[in-house]
Amino acid sequence: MSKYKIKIIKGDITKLPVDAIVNAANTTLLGGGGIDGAIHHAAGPQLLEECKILGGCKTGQAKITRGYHLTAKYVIHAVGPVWRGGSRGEPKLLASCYVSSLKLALENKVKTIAFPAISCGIYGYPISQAATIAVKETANFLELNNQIEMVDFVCFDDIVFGAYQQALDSLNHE
Ligand code: AR6
Repeated sequence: MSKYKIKIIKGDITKLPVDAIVNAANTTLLGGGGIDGAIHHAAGPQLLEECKILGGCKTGQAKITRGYHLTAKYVIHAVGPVWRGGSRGEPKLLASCYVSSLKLALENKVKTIAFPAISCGIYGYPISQAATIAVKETANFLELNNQIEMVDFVCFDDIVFGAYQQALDSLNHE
């Protein structure tokens, strides 16, 4: 059992019955491959129409849209950093993705939210370092705000799943 309202699960984020899912987007917010492509595909073309009027998004920040054909009411589009070795501000930018997304969730009365492993695919962030940041930033945020009832970290494969389990275990034993 975790002391935090955090669950690590395996699966497809587009299928989750949560209030909001987070997208690992790019600065254009106009779609892409990986999870971004999967979310746009599942939400339908109206999602792209709404994204077009947002004017992009800076790395480390997030913007919210409706979820259209998804079960989730909202999509929070967060732009993670591209990994360039770790000395280009990547940890701060990744942490900021989680905090910005959770702030948008609060503003929109979201109670349940699911995150993917932002930057851990095409953007190449080392997975265990990213998992530690994701879990720590989220746990800190949940300690200060109790509106959010559950955060799911959705892992697509066993390596990511194992890294998140380890990160959460370490936090539970701190
Ligand atoms: N559900 C859950 N996780 C998934 C799914 C899914 N349906 N599909 C992929 N993943 P990535 P990034 C995992 O590459 O590294 C796009 O082109 C995947 O296994 O989607 O932040 C954007 O437009 C990995 O662990 O995102 C950007 O240009 C994690 O989600 C760029 O990729 C993130 O992988 C963003 O790259």
